[in-house]
Amino acid sequence: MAEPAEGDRRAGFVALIGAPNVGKSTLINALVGAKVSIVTPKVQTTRRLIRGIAIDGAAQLIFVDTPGIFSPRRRLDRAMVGTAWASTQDADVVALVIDAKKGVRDDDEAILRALSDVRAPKVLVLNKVDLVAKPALLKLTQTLNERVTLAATFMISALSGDGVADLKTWLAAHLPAGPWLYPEDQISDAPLRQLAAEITREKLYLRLHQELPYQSTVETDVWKELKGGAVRIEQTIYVERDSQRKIVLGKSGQAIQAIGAAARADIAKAIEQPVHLFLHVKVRQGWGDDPERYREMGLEFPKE
Ligand SMILES: Nc1nc2c(ncn2[C@@H]2O[C@H](COP(=O)(O)OP(=O)(O)OP(=O)(O)O)[C@@H](O)[C@H]2O)c(=O)[nH]1
Ligand SMILES: [Mg+2]
Repeated sequence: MAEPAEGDRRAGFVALIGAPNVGKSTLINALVGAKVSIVTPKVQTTRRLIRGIAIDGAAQLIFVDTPGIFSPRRRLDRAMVGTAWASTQDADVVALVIDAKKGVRDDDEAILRALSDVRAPKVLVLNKVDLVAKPALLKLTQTLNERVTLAATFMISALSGDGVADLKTWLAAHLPAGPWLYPEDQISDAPLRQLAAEITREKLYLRLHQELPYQSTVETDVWKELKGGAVRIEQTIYVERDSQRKIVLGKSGQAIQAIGAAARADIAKAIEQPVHLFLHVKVRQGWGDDPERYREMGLEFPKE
C-alpha cells in the first residue's frame, strides 16, 4: 500500500471507557489486531491504562483501554477508576462501551451522569450484540441517545469482530489532522516486561476465584536474554496472606505450575521468543496500601 502523504495524515487518542466486564479489553485487542490487553470473564481485570496503536488509511489511532468504572471502595479501586476518568481528558474521542446484553446498570448510570463533564466527542459502542436480538438493540440505542449527546452509535461484537472495522474507520476519519505519533509498526507503548506480568495476572484470574485475584499483583523482576534467542523471565506474584500463597501454589505446586505453563506459552507467543519462566509467590501484607506497588502498576497513589 502506498504511504499516505505527510500532509494528509491524522492521529489521535480514542479512550475506551465503560463499566467493568463490558468488553473494553477484548475490543482494543480486536481494533489493534493483537493482544495488547488481558481479558478474563471476571470484573476488574484491567488495572491501568493500556495503549494500543493501529493504522487505518492515513490515520494512526491510539486506543486507550481503561479499568472498568464502578463505585470504588478500596484504595486500589479508587486509583483504577481515577485513571480511567483521567484518560478522557487527553482523548480526541471517547467511546462509551456498554454490554448490550446487560443494558444500562447502576455503574453505567453513574458513568452517563459524569460523561456530561467530558468535552471530547462521544460515541456509543454497544458490544456483545452476538448475544442480543435486534429490537432490544434499537431500544437501547434510543434510550442512550436521549441521555447523552452522541456523535455516532455502533453495534459490534468485539469477540467475533463484527462491526469492529466500521468503528475503526469512522474513528480514523474523526481524528485531528497531524503527524503520526508512533512508528507505524508499533502496536503498544508498554514495555514487554509489563505485558509479561499482565499475561501472568490473566492466568491467575482464570485459575483462582473469590477475592484472591483482586488481592494479588504480578511484577517482572528479571528479564535476561539468553544465548540462542530464548529469554529468562522471573516474576513475583504478591498476595496479602499466607493462606493465599498456599492456594496460589496449590497441592504439591499444581496450581502455580499450571499458571506458569499457561503464562509461559502466551508470553512466548506475544514476544515471539522461547521463554523460561520462573514464578515466585510472596506474601506482602497490605500491598494495596504500598505506594511502590502503584508505581509499578503505573497508577497514581490515592492519598486515602
Ligand atoms: N459474547 C461476547 N462476549 C464478549 C464480547 N466482548 C467481550 N466478551 C467477554 O466479556 C468478558 C469481559 O471481557 P473484557 O474484555 O475483559 O472486559 P473489560 O471491559 O475489559 O473488563 P474490565 O477490564 O474488568 O473492566 C470476557 O469473558 C470476554 O470474552 C462480545 O462481543 N461477545
Ligand atoms: Mg479490561
